[in-house]
Amino acid sequence: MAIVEELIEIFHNARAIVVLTGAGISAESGIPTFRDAQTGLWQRYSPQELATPRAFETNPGLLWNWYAWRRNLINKAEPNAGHKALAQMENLFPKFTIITQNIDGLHQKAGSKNIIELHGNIYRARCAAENLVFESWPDNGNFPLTCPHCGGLVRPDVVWFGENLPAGALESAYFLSNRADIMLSVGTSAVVEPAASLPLVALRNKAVVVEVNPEPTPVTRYAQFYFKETAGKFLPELYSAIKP
Ligand code: BJW
Repeated sequence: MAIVEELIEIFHNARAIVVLTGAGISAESGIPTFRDAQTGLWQRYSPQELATPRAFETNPGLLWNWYAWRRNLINKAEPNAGHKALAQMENLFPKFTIITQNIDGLHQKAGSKNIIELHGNIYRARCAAENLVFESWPDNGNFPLTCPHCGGLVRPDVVWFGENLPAGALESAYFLSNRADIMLSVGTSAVVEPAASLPLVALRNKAVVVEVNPEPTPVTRYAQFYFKETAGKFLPELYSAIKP
């Protein structure tokens, strides 16, 4: 679908934009999505099984190794044209917020400022017993990590299935989705709740929902605009079309 005049006009009249991002936006930076098959050492495991408190309880060393492997990939990754276009778009609107399900920090690295992280961040860990947060730790392959304060297990500071999202982040995400003029859903399969419902929350409050994804998702049927494209191709085109 071409970027039609109607959509450009909607962006020109909008004041509050919310962008919901998922793993697809980082795919063109070389980071596998969740529903992609895993490669190498990890091809025997499904991310849906690994990203659970049960997997951590059963085998914390395995989980730490998985996160160390992913952190290594993420360390080497650079923001792609999609992340960069969103960082540029932030300057065009009075209110522009990225609500991301990603833990990779690539929006920050691209220069975006207003970011809500719903599922945590791979560069933080916390004591599973006392919630003491760590922003660095010895990355010497001796996993699992233990808390220097209480000796309990330390875990990645991310949100696994069955766990609550950080309350403040979720509250802000609902608040902003309720007030958005445009909700742009990018690179998410939109199956993991509660993030998956945010475009619907925005729609119910009269936002225009725009989706960018090479594959249709549950959002597609109610999005007013659906672009069956990659984020790295589409978002720079969108920025060029709407910039003054
Ligand atoms: C491209 C592209 C390109 C490719 N350009 N696009 C209500 C109903 C039913 C179930 C539930 C419910 N409420 C809660 C639940 C349970 C559960 C849930 O939703 N389950 C569903 C699977 C059914 N939710 C939870 O447990 C959440 N907690 C919660 O709600 O607490 C309260 C509660 C608990 C229990 C019961 C009831 C209430 C927590 C969810 C935590 C998710 N955590 C993970 C791991 C984070 C840490 C880590 O990274 O390791 O988050 S799982 C994983 O899924 C990760 C992602 O952020 C998340 C979403 O995935 P995402 O980002 O959409 O990626 P993909 O791979 O799915 O999709 C990629 C997309 O990109 C695809 O569509 C591609 O086509 C596209 N793409 N290349 C653009 N270049």
